[in-house]
Amino acid sequence: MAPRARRADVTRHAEALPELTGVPQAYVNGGVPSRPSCRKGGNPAVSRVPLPPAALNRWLWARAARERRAGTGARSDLAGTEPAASACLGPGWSSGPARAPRWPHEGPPPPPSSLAWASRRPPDQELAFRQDGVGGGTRDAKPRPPPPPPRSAPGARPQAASCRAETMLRERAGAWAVLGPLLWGCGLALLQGGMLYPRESRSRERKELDGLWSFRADFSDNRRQGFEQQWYRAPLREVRALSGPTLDMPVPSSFNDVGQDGRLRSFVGWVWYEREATLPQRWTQDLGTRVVLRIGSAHYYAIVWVNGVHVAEHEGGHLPFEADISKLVQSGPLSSCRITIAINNTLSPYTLPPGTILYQTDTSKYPKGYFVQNTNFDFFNYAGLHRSVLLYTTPISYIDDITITTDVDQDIGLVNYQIFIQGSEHFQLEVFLLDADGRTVAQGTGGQGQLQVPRAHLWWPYLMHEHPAYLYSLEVRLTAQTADGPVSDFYTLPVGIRTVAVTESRFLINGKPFYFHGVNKHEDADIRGKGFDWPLLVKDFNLLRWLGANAFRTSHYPYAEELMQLCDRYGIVVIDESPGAGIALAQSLSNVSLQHHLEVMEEMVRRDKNHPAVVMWSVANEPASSLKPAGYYFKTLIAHTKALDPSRPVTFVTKSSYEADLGVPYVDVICVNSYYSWYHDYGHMEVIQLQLATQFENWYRTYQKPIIQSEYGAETIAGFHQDPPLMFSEEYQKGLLEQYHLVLDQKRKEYVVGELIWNFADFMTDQSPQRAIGNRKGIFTRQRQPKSAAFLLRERYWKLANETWHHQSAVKPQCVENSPFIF
Ligand code: BDP
Repeated sequence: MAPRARRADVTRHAEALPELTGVPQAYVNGGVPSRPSCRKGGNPAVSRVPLPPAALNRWLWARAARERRAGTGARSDLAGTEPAASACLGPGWSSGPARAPRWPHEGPPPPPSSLAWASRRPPDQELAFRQDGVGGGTRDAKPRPPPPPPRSAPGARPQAASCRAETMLRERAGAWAVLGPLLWGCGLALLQGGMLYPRESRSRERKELDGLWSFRADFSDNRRQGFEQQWYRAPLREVRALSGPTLDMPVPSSFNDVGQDGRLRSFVGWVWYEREATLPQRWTQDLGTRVVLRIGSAHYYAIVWVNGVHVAEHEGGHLPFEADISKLVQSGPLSSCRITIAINNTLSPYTLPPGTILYQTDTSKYPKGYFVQNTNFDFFNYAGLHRSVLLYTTPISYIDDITITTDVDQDIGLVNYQIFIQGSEHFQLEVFLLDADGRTVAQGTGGQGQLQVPRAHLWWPYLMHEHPAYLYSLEVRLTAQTADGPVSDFYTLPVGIRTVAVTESRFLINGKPFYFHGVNKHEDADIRGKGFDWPLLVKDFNLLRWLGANAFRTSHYPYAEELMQLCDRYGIVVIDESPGAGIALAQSLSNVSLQHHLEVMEEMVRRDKNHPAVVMWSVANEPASSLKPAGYYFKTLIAHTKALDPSRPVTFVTKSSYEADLGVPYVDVICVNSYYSWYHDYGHMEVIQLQLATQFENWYRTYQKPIIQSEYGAETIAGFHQDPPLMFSEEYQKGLLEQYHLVLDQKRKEYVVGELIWNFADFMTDQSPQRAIGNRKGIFTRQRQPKSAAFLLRERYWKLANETWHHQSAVKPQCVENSPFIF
């Protein structure tokens, strides 16, 4: 019943960043932080004590933190160097209470004029919930078995040495390839609780709740009317509300662009979604069935009720969450249930992505209570139920999580698996690995082990092999003993066998140099905003393959699970990015933000860890990585991500200078964005080659790590033509790209391992004088029609593909000449 437990804990790490601020009053008034002051002497621990290098240490930290929470004699000396809550962070910042509110609703009372900051849950509801005794009241409510001790895979070095995430920062290929798979047991043990994609099987059913929902935005002055009137208690259309009409709202979709009401487009605060679901009789009557409500994405903060009972809360708009609602739907004669979801899109300095609310108090210029939401990222803050809401079933004893990592030894594919079971202590597990023709090629028993596949078909990226994206299926069969007798559960997971490694100058997939030639995307389209849409998804994949792109970055948040599955199936390599976009203020680098960021990485790794297409995690985009707290922040964040998944490299995307960046020392691959001859030296394409070459040389000389040009591009209004080229014309976009390509062609022979154009398609942003109805740096329009640059890039990508083709057969010239619709 309870939502998934939160597990990340900053105290797991030796250092703790001092808090930067207390009540974010400066923000609510839209101003700058209060005047400089810092505690006398600062906090020497911050710079003196290094992060414990070994996972063993992390384990101790985690245990200490757990014990501390449980009050079981935690040893504070384990946390030893945890600094005091405040320290000197340099000019401009005042020290504050130990924990600033992360979410506005936990914070201080809003300013009198506040509309957006509403109380999260009224007290009466808390009571009702406890009386009902079935809701998931707190985030940590769901009982979880204690995590297993860290374990070594066969042949691993002793843990203290083998789990050293930090040592991997600069590992050479060999070490990467060897250590990665060996370490997964250590790292992934930190993840508890699964988020398996809901697949149908012999033991599992699913029922999608997409379609029309009832919807109401709470336009009341304080945005609290929904809570005051308890809109979750009765059908929305039956509750008289002065705060706004009840509308039909499609799910999945952003709510912003489907209506004709400009106020709804820019609405900030709580919106309410609701629908009735009719359940099959077996689901409500068979007590051996577990019924789960799953929300794919609700942006940003969501509270969920079923039949008026609170069942879940979730922070963060891009990752799924669930609630076990079996007891609720099985407690009465009803064959239907009412699902109510309240969603708040307010962003604060502590959310991911962050934002601020600016209150305008000058009544000569603004109406009373006027405020706007500001952000430091360049995409529209679309909100609503962006992905499917569904119900699915499992037996009461069930396969809760599966973790796969793979390796290759000669021609033998190695598939390491770890399986978590819920609902029974006594069970048997069988696993079968089936090839693409359905033949069993390996099998095993038990919760963890290694399957060996002789003459394995490796998972290769698109255009790197003539049979790319080969997928096996891992069939997991559970037989559990319960009080009511034996129970079976079945789950099948696609598995790609491949390795990923990083050297000083190369990114290797299956031991071969891989060059990322691809795009950055957004989940964005007309009308639906960020709402998931199958036709759009398939169109985008067709365009990617037409283009000859072999990779993309999920800029700037995790994308839909269905899209990740298609990447596995088509061999499109993914740099999987967290919603850490627009971390521009020092407050957003505080412990409060870090804590949340660690949790987001846990949720993201938990969801996406089994996708062979995902070859690297990106923890953030263009943060203020030269601010002083950034060093600790990114060191901790990257170490934590590596601890969660030691089998993949970790990066973040920077736009800071190579001299000032405090986070890049911790990444495995340097991802750098630059906009030469666009955001400066306007119109002067002649400077690009020099500036770009200097950029690469500086970074490489300093770090000797492979580099990806993770963004470059130019704004272009489709149909604007100017020759000689002028900014915003199609000719200028092409010309700028060509200048970049000249340098990329030199440096890719040395240490540049990829180029990702900004952007795949035009997309919506906030309004500003720099944006003509959104960002126009797409090589396709928002409606997915090509600009001239798309053809230029297509020629280039196919040429690059032909150069990096790794199969014995010669490069296939027809790749370039073929119809775009034959793949
Ligand atoms: C980059 C950001 C990206 C923006 C792009 C731009 O990473 O989100 O959309 O600039 O300005 O710096 O087009």
